[in-house]
Amino acid sequence: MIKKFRLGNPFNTEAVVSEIKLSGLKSFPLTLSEGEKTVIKFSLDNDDMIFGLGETVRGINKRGWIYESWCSDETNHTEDKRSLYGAHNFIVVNGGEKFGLFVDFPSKIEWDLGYRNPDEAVIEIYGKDADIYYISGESEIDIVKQFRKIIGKSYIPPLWAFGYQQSCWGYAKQEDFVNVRENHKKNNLPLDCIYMDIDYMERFKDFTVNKELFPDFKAFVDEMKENNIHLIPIIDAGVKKEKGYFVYEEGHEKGYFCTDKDGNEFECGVWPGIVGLPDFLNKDARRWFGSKYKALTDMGIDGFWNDMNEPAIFYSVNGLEKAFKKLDEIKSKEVDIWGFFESKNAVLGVQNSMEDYSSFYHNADGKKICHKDVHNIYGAFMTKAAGEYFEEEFGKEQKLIFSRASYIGAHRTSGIWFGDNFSWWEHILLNLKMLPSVNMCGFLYCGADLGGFNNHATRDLLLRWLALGVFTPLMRNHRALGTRAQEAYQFGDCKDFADVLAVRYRLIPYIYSTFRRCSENGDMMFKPLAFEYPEDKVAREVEDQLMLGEECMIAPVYEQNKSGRNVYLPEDMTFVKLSGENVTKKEMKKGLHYVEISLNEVPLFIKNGKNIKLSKPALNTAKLDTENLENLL
Ligand code: MIG
Repeated sequence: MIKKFRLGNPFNTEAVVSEIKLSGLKSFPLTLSEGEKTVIKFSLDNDDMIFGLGETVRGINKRGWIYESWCSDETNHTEDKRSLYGAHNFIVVNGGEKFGLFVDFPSKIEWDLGYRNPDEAVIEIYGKDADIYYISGESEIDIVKQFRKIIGKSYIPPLWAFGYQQSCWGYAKQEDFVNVRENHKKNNLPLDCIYMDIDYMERFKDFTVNKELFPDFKAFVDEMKENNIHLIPIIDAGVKKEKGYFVYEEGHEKGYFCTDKDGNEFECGVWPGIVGLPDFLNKDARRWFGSKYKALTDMGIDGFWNDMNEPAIFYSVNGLEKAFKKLDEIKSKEVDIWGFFESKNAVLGVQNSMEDYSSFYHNADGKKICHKDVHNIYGAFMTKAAGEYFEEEFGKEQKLIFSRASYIGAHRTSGIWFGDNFSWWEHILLNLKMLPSVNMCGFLYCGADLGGFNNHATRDLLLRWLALGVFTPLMRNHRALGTRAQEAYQFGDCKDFADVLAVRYRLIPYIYSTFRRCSENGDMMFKPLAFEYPEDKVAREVEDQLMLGEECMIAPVYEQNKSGRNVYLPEDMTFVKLSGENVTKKEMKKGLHYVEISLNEVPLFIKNGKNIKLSKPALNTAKLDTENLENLL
């Protein structure tokens, strides 16, 4: 049962698509107090667990930490953080009474889930206008399904987007892309997509292609397609302010950029230099920006990733000026150690500052709204602009589109990736933990940068990470500029990589059909064990294994120098190891086990009485035979 409560006059975030009649606030089942902030409280019993919040740090059970809904360009996904790129305001509490809570509110929310007081959850909504949904149900998954029903079905990308994908910030020349393609082919490594990061553009200008690097871009895209490779360019939120640049000039003329308090275009610095931020909250501006993707779809491009759309602001023109003034001030006195810290903070504080987010405005249907009050839907609306345009222009399931920033609702037209992680072992585990949380919020097409974005990957780390990635809908290897090359062919003998990647292609029919089913009926692809075995005390607390679909459990190796791992079986299962075309099977009893897993093997556990179907491996999805499948068991 879903009850909807309205406070004030909330902004329409478009998260919920069903009409739900309002209940009186008097019947709100938790403690709620109104004021400058709206505060919801409920007490927590010893055994209560809390799931959800989508893309965040820490555990599958979110209890015991404090989180913030505030879309952030946060490149350090360590456990001291409170928010990452998405704002996914949905939790499920499994206590004596099980319930779900969705706070539909586009600005900041603080979720103290037993942090200040271990026995209490305190949710502070930074405003007076919000829709709050309270969902009661029989089980965690029942509550999730009710929620997913009211937010609408999840986006489904084309089948080829389930192939293996290679990315790197640094590919620039045509030759770079051809090399990636040929090296995969030569080494028997499958591949479906190669990503184009910001360097393909003309000085980082959206919807342009550098002519020196790509003299005939369309011909190049075609040539790649003939080789069954899709090129996936990046689009950034900020539009370079430059005379003669068509995107800027059109947007400027129509008044489609965010403005400062006086109505002048707000100016900030990101990769292209000084940019205007398109006003994605303005319907016309949104449609206009969406239609700009045509410049690239006309060239044969059929997939995109949207970046920097929290929005990330390196500096605002005003903010930088202020910081310089501050430095001058400090310099004019005798600089001591405190002066040093003050200088440092003045400069660092320029990036992604609350002061900047509070100083520009949107024009939403004629209403002037301060950005900070709607911050969390900016990136979602950018990506929705593209997704809606693609559906109108090309039909459903034709284009790949995913975003860095997101809010619930964007899951209907796009996927997400988990942003700038590190080539750290602990980030394999973080990748796993995020999967069920984002699934709860509707985001099914998702994945992390496999091998890690920042820092330097090692052979064993990449192999272990890929053995988790074979299960995630988005399976993309991506890294940052200046880090160690991490394509699968960069670590000597490629055989182990070929074995792991072959497993992905063998699993695509299963992953794809599970994905479609979950989109259709609001199910999660990945569930915590606690959802399926609520009475099993050990299963409830498992944080490094997940249930996949209705048939499987996954338990990847995520530690260095380990030739196996401990795994808990909540029921009798068949332990399967997949490697290339090889499959080894072993029946195992419920309970704790140690299993050995080599670097070229993908472990998978199949529930008693269940089975899944596999295809033959292929070097890309175009060559994948999805008709003639064989039973795994
Ligand atoms: O400031 O486009 O998360 O995937 O490679 C960094 C360069 C901007 C951040 C994205 C990352 C991408 C990078 N971008």
